[in-house]
Amino acid sequence: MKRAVIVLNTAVLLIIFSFYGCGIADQTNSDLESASATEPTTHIVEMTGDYEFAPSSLTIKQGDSVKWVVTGNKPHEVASGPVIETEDGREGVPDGHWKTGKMDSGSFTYTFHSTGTFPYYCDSHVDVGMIGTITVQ
Ligand SMILES: [Cu+2]
Repeated sequence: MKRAVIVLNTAVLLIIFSFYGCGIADQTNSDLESASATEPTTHIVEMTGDYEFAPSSLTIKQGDSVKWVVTGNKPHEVASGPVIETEDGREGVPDGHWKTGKMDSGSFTYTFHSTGTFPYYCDSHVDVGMIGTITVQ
């Protein structure tokens, strides 16, 4: 009789644990699903051999990142700020959000934590129109 009770208790415990396990698994799955819906993404902007940012204008969500990648055989920079017309031509005015050195290859990534419109330019090629805009919503 005593042995039968122990066996029964063990069986009950096993059942409880198996349900508990299922509960944990379900919760983990739903957490992953809700996380992926709002997960920040990284957008690619190519810096081409034709002195262009491609795409030159891009709309992203707050918390997303932009990764500028040198795809051509020309070196480029990426600096945030507006571009103004002067007597000597176009000129970028750095606003301090980000500014790279000259990149022969590779990439630069910046994460946008606040909303707004962020103009940027390549310092070496701003005169030939290497200008872009990131809009963060
Ligand atoms: Cu450039």
